[in-house]
Parts: sequence; C-alpha cells; structure tokens
Amino acid sequence: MKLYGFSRSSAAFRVRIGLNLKGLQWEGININLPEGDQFGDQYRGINPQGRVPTLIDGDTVLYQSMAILEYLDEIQPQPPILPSDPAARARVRGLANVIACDIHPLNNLAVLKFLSNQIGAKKDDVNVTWYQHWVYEGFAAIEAHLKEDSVAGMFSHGDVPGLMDICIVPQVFNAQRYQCDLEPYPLLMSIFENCMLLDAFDNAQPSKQTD
Ligand SMILES: N[C@@H](CCC(=O)N[C@@H](CS)C(=O)NCC(=O)O)C(=O)O
Repeated sequence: MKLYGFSRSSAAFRVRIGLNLKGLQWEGININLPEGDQFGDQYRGINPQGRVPTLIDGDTVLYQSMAILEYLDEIQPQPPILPSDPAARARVRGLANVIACDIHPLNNLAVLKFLSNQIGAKKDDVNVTWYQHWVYEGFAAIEAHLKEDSVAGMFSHGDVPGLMDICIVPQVFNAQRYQCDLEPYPLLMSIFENCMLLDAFDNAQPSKQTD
C-alpha cells in the first residue's frame, strides 16, 4: 500500500497508526503541505480535494482518514479497531467523531489560512483564541464521556486500542504544538500516554517520518 501523507497531518497520522496496528506493509509518499504540494496538478490528479491522506491499495484509491480506517478494519479484521457490538461501535465512532468532525476540520491548515488571509484575523486570534477554543470544547466533552463511561479502561474502549484512540493521539500532538493546556483532561491524557507506549502509535508520530 502507498500512503500519501505529511508528517504533521493528523489525518495522515491516524492512517499511519491504523496501518501499523494492523501490521500492514506500507510506503509513505510525502506531500509537503506548507509548500503547497497538495495543490499541484499531479496530486490533484490523485485526490481532487487536495488534502491528505490518500491511500493506494492496488487499483483502489481511497480518501478521508475515517473511511480509510474502516476499510483497513474490513480487509484486515485482526486486531479489530471497532468493537463487535453495535451499540459499542456507535459509542466509539461517536467519540472519534468529536475529534474527526468537530475539532479537526475547524483547526486544519486550510481553515487557519482562510481566517488569516481572507478574513484578516490576527495571528494570535487564529493560533490561540480560535485554535484552542475548539480543542478545549471537544476535549472537555470527551473527558466527560470518559469519566461517565465504565467501559473506558487503559484505552478509550476497554484495554485494546481502537478508532477513538487513533483519533486522540494525533489531536493531542497538534494541541501540544499549539500550546493548549491539557491539564484539565487527565483521563484523555492517560489514554494518550498508554497509546504512546505502543510501537504502532510511537512509530507513526511526526518526528519519526522521513520528511
Ligand atoms: N476529513 C479529512 C481531512 C483531511 C485534511 O484536512 N487533511 C489536511 C491535513 S491534516 C490537509 O490535507 N490539509 C491541506 C490544506 O489545508 O491545504 C480526513 O479525515 O482525511
């Protein structure tokens, strides 16, 4: 498999973790986002949206990290990243979507650049007020769920890492990069730390990528 991604892209980071957890062989292809590689004709020919990740599996071209992760879980069911019980699956998907739908899209590079360049927002308003607000709001909701739900264990759903944990780790890396105060989220941070003890997560982190 080939993964078009970028070291600091949290959506690509999710897929790197998924591939590693599943023990799949993959080759990374770097799309340098700050330099605008995603907008070049060559990459747009592969992914018209001009975003990473894109996963190539033979003749199959896949977009959107959450869809890619579910694809990986279907073609390589062991170890599962979603529980088998429908209600439990919905819980994990719901928690994961707090990050994938309600934090990450508001804070991704295209949005931050639009706020600065098109709306004229000041750097601190974008990188501190805006960025941190969405992290704090989403993380507070996740922390409340983790506190209430007896199913949270070493990871967000029991003692096996899954889809929610795959979303937590890259989002925490980003939050740290934007100097968010993560002390109010001890349960979320303990899950982050447990994940980072695993090679699948550790080897997927930005500093361990070739770019
Ligand atoms: N919902 C998409 C988000 C993809 C996305 O926004 N990727 C970012 C990097 S994390 C990107 O490629 N940004 C390019 C840009 O903002 O120009 C997914 O989960 O794959």
